[in-house]
Amino acid sequence: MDVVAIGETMVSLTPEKAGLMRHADSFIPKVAGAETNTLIGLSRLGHSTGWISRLGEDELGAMVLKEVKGEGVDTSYVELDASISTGMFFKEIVNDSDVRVYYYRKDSAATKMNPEILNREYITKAKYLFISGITPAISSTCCDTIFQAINIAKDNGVCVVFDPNIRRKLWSEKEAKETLLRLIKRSDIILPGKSEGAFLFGTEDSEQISNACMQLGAKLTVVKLGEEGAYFQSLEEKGYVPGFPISRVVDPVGAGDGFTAGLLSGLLDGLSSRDAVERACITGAIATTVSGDYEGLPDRKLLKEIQRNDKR
Ligand code: CKP
Ligand code: MG
Repeated sequence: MDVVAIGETMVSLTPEKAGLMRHADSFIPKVAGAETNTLIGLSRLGHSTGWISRLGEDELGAMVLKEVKGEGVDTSYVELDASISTGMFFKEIVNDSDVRVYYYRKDSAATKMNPEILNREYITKAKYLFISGITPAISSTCCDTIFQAINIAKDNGVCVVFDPNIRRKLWSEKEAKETLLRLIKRSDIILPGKSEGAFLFGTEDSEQISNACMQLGAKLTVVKLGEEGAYFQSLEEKGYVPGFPISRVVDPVGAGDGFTAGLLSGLLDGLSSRDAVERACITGAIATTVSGDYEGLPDRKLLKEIQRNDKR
C-alpha cells in the first residue's frame, strides 16, 4: 500500500440552495472525511490506498462504504457496528465566503475505534501513514489508536504525515494544543495552515511556523497559504510556491485534503519537494471548484491537462 490513513468519514448534507439552512427545502447528501478525501485523491492519481475506520451498519454507513470502495480505496480494515450510527454533518453555504459546518457525530461508530483495530502488517507495509488532528479529537480511544499507529509506523520506517486540521468544535483549546503538539513531535511531514500555525505557535508568519515544526523534528513542513500557494521547508531546500489560479471557489471544504493528496502523489512519484508542492497547489485549488469535498479531485489525465496549461 502506498498510503494508509485512519479516521472518520461521514455523510454530509448540504442545502441545495445557498443561504441560511433554516430556509432549506432539500439537501444533497455527500460522503466526506479528511482521510478518505485524501485517499480518494491519491487513488484517482493511481496510488494504492487503505482506510482504517469504523462505520455504523446502517444506510449511511453503506453509502460511505460504497463510495470509498468505488473510488478504489481498500476498506479491509473498516469495521461495521450494528449497534451505533454512522456520523453525519450539515454544511451550510451561506454565501461564497461563509461556509459553516454542524456536526452530528458524537458517539458515532468511528468514535469507538480503539488500538485493537490496528493490524501491524497493514501499517508497516505502507510507505506513508496519514493522520489528521480530527481523529484524536473525537474520543480518547481514537486518540490512543492514533498514537499507537504512529508508534508502529515509526518503529518500521513508515513516514508519518500529519495535518493538524484543528476542529475547535470537537475539543477544548488546551487539549487540542497539547495533543497536536505531541503529534507534531512524532511526525515526519507536517501540513499546517496559517491559522493553525497561529493557534499552535502564536505566529502567522509561514517561515516561523515552518521553523517551529522543523525544530520539533519534522523532515518536511508545508504551510498552506490558501490562494497564495504554500511555503515549504525540507532538510535540503525551502521556498514559496505560488497558488494555482482558479476562477471561482464553489466549496472551500476539502481543499486541505486535496492538497495532501497532490503532495503525497508527487513524493510517491519521486518528485522534489518543490515539484510535489506545486502538484499539491493544483489539487488543493481544483478541489474547491466543485461542490463536495473530494469530487473535484483530478485523475492523471486531468492533472496532466491542467499542468500543460499551467501558466505559473
Ligand atoms: O480541512 P479540509 O477542509 O480539507 O477538511 C475537510 C474535511 O473530515 C471534511 O470532509 C470533514 O468531513 C472533515 O474535514 C471534518 O471532520 O471536519
Ligand atoms: Mg484542513
